[in-house]
This record gives sequence, structure tokens and C-alpha cells, in this order.
Amino acid sequence: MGKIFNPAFIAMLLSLLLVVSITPAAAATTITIGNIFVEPGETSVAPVMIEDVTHVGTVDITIFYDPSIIHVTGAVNSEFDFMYPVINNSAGFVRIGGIAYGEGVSGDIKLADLMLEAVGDADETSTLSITINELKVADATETTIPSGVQNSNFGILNPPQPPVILSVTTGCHWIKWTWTACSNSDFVEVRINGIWIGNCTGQYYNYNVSPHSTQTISLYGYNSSLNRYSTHINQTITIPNFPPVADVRFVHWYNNVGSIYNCRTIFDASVSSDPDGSIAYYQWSFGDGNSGIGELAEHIYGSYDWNGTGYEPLTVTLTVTDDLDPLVNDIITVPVNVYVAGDANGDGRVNILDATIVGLEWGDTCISGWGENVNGDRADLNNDCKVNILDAVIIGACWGHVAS
Ligand SMILES: [Ca+2]
Ligand SMILES: [Ca+2]
Ligand SMILES: [Ca+2]
Repeated sequence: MGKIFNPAFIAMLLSLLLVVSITPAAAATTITIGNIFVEPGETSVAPVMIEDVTHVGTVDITIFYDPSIIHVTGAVNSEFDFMYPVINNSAGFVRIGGIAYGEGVSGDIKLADLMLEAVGDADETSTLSITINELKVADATETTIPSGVQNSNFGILNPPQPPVILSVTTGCHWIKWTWTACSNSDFVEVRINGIWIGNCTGQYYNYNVSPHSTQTISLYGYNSSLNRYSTHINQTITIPNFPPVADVRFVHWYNNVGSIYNCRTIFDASVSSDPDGSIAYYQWSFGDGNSGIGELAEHIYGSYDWNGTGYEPLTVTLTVTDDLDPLVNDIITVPVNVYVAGDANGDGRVNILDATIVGLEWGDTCISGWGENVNGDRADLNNDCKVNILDAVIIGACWGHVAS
């Protein structure tokens, strides 16, 4: 009993099992010819192999084919000492004999490279059917070597064609190409700027790109049976410069002439944007004949527009220009309220009503703009974001002024 569980015995048993399991089964000898696909009129080579053979001395086989589709034009490159083909392209067969001297040859032995010419039309096929007449070992016994055969197909295919590009659409950061179905091809190989990108079985390709870049796509059809590419088509596309979007944010909606009593009107263009770059230039026309530059513009108005009964807003024009070549602009116009100095309520007069607004809003402050606090905005006559004595002083100094 103890012996069965002896570790040495188990180790020996395991190693024996291992040896048995990795010993290959005796391979059967097979005479093969590979599948072959060619274009119409093309001549190609199909190797005729005797695989897993031992000490073969003589071989004699016949390969039958459809002579309306294939002609055999030769047999070369034998690993036998002597090989001779008898070709009959009228009847559709080639008989090939081979002799190896001495101990013969063993392993995977090439009998011949068979040269096959396509004489049929595209999409025609013929089998290459092997009959073994004789296969014997290289000794006095001349024992026949048992062997199977593996026949093959010879097919004629039209060559792959490149597709035709149907459309190209672009965004700031992408290009999409579409193309026609590609005849005689299993897939379309996509190269961009000469570099392989992918093999597409669909009829489109999306590619992410740098803004405003130039990309060249090349498309090749590929036929895996023929193992060859088509000619290719190219298309070069330059992503356009997408225009910027001009926008203006007011710090103060209500502004006053500031030529005597300081009132800076501030325009903020930082809310402008460019989808594929950045904005390089900001140009302002303030609506009173003056102009300026910069993302954040300040202007002190010296004039207003009174139509006899009320103020007309002045028109501010912002032009933003991006940083790509060629430069692209966008323009926006915005109205800006400008009143005479000291006029808080915008009625064209500086009087007790303006003083009242300042009094009511006394002490109000803002940080980056008055927002919803319209009266605070009106009462802040010097645009310093505080309603205090300085605003009251402006009213006092301008008391009785009338817009005209
Ligand atoms: Ca742009
Ligand atoms: Ca007023
Ligand atoms: Ca103020």
C-alpha cells in the first residue's frame, strides 16, 4: 500500500505521462498544392510539396486542371535530384516525375514550383487535382509510401480598385471622408500624410486633426486572395480657420459724460471666443468718433446724443480677430447709454430727482458690475462702483444742466 503513494513513484508516473503526452503523432505524408489567385492573363507560381515524407526516392504524379482556365507553362525549383514535367495544355494535365538518389529526401520536400498562366476570364475557377501514380522509398525494396493529397483551387480575379471619394466634411478638429464601395477589395487601407492609419471595411473615416491643419488622405483597395493593393487615390484638405465670435460684457449699463467729472466707461470683450484658436486683436469704435484696442477697453465719453426728447444710445462696435492665417474677424455692435454728467435718471436734466436717486442708493457698492441693481448703476455717476459723496458732488457741480 505504501508504495503506491511513494513520492518517487508518483514523480516517475507523472514524467512518463508527460513524455507520452508531448510525443507527436506520426504525421501522414501528403502531397499538396496551394490555393492560388491571379489576375486575368497573369502567370504565377504554385509550389507542389510532399509533406512529412521519409526517404522518398521516386515520385510520379499527375495534376489535372481545366485548360480553358489555366495553362501550365513550366515546372522549376525542384528539391529532387531530377525532375521532369510533361505538360499537356490541350487535355489539361501535367505529369511530373522526380528522382532522389542515395537515401532519398525526407521532410517537407518541394517537387516543383508549377508555373500557372490564367487563360480564362475573371471570376472563373478551376481545381488543381492531384493523382499519385507512384511514391516510393529510395532503396532496393521500392516500398510504396502511403500518401494523401490536398487539392487546391485556381481562381482568376479582377484586381482591386481604389474607391472614389464622395464627400469630405470638416469641423475645427476633425475631418470625415466618405467613399464609394471599393470593387474587388476586402477592405480599404487608409493612410494619412503617408502613414498607415487603419483598414476600413466601412465607407468612411473620421480623423481628429489640429485646427487649421492640412491633411492628405490616401485610399487603397486590398484584395486578400490576390494579396495585393490597388493603385491609390489622394485627397488633400486644409481645415479652414473658423471665425471667432465677438461679444461684449458691460460693467455699467448707465454711463455719463466724463470729460470734466471723471466717469470711465468699461467694455469687457473677454466673453468673446474663437473655436479653433484664440483672439489676437480687439478693436473698438466707441460710437463718438473715438476708437481703442484691447480685451478690456476704457473710454471716457465727451459727448452724448440727445434727440430733443430723450437720449439715443451710442453704438459701440467691437471687432475681434483671431490668431490663425488667414486672419478672420467677427464684429458686434452694442448700444451704450451715455448721459450728461450728473443725470442719474436719464431725463436730460440734473436736478433734485437725480439727487434723490443718489440719496436712496447711498452706500451701495458693486464688484464687477451693477447687474440687476439698475438704480445703483444710475446713481453711480462716476462709475467707481460706489454710490457716495463723489456722485453727490457731480450732481451739485452740474446742478441745473440740461441735455441739448
Ligand atoms: Ca479661428
Ligand atoms: Ca435727471
Ligand atoms: Ca460713484
